[in-house]
Amino acid sequence: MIRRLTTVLLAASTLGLLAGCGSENLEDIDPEVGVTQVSVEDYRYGPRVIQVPAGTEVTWTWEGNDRHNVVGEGFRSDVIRGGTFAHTFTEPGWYLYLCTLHAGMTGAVSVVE
Ligand SMILES: [Cu+2]
Repeated sequence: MIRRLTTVLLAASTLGLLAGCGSENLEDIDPEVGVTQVSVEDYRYGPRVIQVPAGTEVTWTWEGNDRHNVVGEGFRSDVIRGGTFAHTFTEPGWYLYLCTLHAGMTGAVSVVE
């Protein structure tokens, strides 16, 4: 219970910082439409911003040498060095996410009807 609460608070605070960063708004970046595969590289996600229909499963594939994770509202991967992580987005909206190990390593999924 405590661990879960801590996780939620951490995600909320990191995403709050992300949303509050005035110099960089991921929602202003043109998304790659229909892309469901995102690479996790050293130290970026590619493509960084994608747009998918509701109900789509998005898969992140680790391709770098360092350890990374994918943490957003309602989804959180382990910190890993290789492998994949998948999440199905059922509700329309913007889902910002980040790697908790590396500042500035951020991405977003725009889910549309
Ligand atoms: Cu990272």
